[in-house]
Amino acid sequence: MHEIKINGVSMEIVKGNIVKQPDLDAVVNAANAELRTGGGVAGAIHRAAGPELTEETRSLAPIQPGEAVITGGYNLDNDYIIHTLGPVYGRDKPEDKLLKGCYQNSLRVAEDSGLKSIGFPAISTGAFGYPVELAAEVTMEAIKEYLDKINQLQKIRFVLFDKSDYEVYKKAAEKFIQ
Ligand code: AR6
Repeated sequence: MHEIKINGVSMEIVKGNIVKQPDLDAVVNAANAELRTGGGVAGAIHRAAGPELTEETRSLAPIQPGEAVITGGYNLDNDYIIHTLGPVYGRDKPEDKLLKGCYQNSLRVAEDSGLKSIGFPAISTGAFGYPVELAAEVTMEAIKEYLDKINQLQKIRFVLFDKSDYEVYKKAAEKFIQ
């Protein structure tokens, strides 16, 4: 685990599974536009939360790239799930603005709901093909731009599935504090 404290917010980079973060108020789903189950993060979250999640998401779909919506966590260990649709790299443009939107809109939704802690996966870097080094930089820029709007959140955790992605995000986070 790697931790950076900035403006009273603890930013954590961990290697792990997004559905195994029981101490967080919310985790973010790298969703599809229909807010249905899928591969990767969306599959893991829907499987862990159970079918009631799809009942709730049905009325909220479809969403656009960069948008974020909140639901209950159901059988997941977290009280809430924030669903955001990342850009498909090479198709949804400009990719960097849309990816920033995912992070900033998720943070806004979390703040509006009075949440204290949130966990993000590496949105768009799996099935949606965003190169991980670029995604990590854009992610840290998005957080940096949003820091002065944060009042409630005390912890922002980045949960990376792979060791190599963990190293990339750790490096981007270190660059971010300079
Ligand atoms: N915990 C943390 N990270 C994970 C997990 C997990 N359980 N599973 C995968 N990752 P992806 P996207 C990593 O494809 O690129 C879905 O099918 C993975 O290694 O989940 O935004 C949806 O239905 C990668 O680094 O999200 C959409 O159609 C990162 O999480 C589409 O894929 C994101 O991979 C969304 O694609």
